[in-house]
Amino acid sequence: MVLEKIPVIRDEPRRSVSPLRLFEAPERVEEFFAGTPRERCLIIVGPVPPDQGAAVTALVADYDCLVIAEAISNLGLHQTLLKNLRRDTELQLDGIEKVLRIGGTPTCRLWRDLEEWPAIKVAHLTDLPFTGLARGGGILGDLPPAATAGNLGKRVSAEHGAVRSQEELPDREVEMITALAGMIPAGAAVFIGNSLPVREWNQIFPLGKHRCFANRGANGIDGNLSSFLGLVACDEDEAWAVVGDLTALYDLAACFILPQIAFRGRLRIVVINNGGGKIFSRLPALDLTKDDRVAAMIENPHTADFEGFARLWGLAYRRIEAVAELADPGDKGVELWDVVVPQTTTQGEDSRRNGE
Ligand SMILES: Cc1ncc(C[n+]2csc(CCOP(=O)(O)OP(=O)(O)O)c2C)c(N)n1
Ligand SMILES: [Mg+2]
Repeated sequence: MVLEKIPVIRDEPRRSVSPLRLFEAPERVEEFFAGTPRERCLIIVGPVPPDQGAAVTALVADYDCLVIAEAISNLGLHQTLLKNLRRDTELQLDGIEKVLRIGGTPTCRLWRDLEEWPAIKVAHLTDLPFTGLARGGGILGDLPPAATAGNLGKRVSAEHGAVRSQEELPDREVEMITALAGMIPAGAAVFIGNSLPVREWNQIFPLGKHRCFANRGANGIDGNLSSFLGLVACDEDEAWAVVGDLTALYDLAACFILPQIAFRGRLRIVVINNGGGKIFSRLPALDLTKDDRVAAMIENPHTADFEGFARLWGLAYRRIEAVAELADPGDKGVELWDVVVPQTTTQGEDSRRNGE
């Protein structure tokens, strides 16, 4: 007996990473901010698909208040924004009365700290059904429909901002990330992986230069390369993934798909190889300086050979040890770049040395 046929789904695969709709009632934002001096208002922009970046940029610039934006906010270049944009580490919630969150759920520390500041009013412009905060808050409306309906929002504006100065961030790994962001051609699809790369990119990203993507949410280090390859499989000619070494190893099998997607442009898998999960050596609460065995368990140090990784899948391999080597994106084709960050110069190792 056949009760019911299973419906056949013939939809095209959805190629928009986070389908947000256009904000339809900007006057409600006016209402939200009304009566509060602009210097006490903050906008936090989480993930926004590249094709909505321009619309959201205009909206954010209109309110002329402090802004924190992740690289995957895909905000474009705007003078007001340049003036107002801060890194999350540069701001305190003390003195802020109202926070407007735009787009997907932000991942910055300051956002999570809002749970501890119930007096700050928080409103959301998003089409996600939940606020992303345990304390709740009013959802004001959706985001505006995409300004340009295009495959992954390919038409980025030609004008773009420069990366933040690396002298401000004296860290070897950030220096490498800064050089990469400066070198990767404008308009490229850039998938920024866990764990430190996505955080470091947030610190230095050039406004409007790239179309940025990431797997956020639970911040899994699995499946990053698979997500990247699926994202850029069709209709891309400039595709870059920048991921941590453990993140790359967690998805060792991902590149099996490469012959099937027959990528014709320039595709780079850039591994920021600091020899383990170095994000953990930066968490004061863990204090890995005390016990090397505990540190080893948490950081998972390894000596895996990324040349072997590249050989496994027939990729060209390039080892990079100096910032100066990050000047030329190279020819078309698929390459794995092993950007070796000496462990003694990462912040974690420095702090361990200081602790000795
Ligand atoms: C699937 C999964 N397993 C474990 C974790 C916990 N975790 C978070 S960051 C991290 C280390 C990542 O190392 P790497 O990719 O080298 O990045 P780095 O911290 O060095 O930038 C681990 C194991 C996770 N987020 N997801
Ligand atoms: Mg690492």
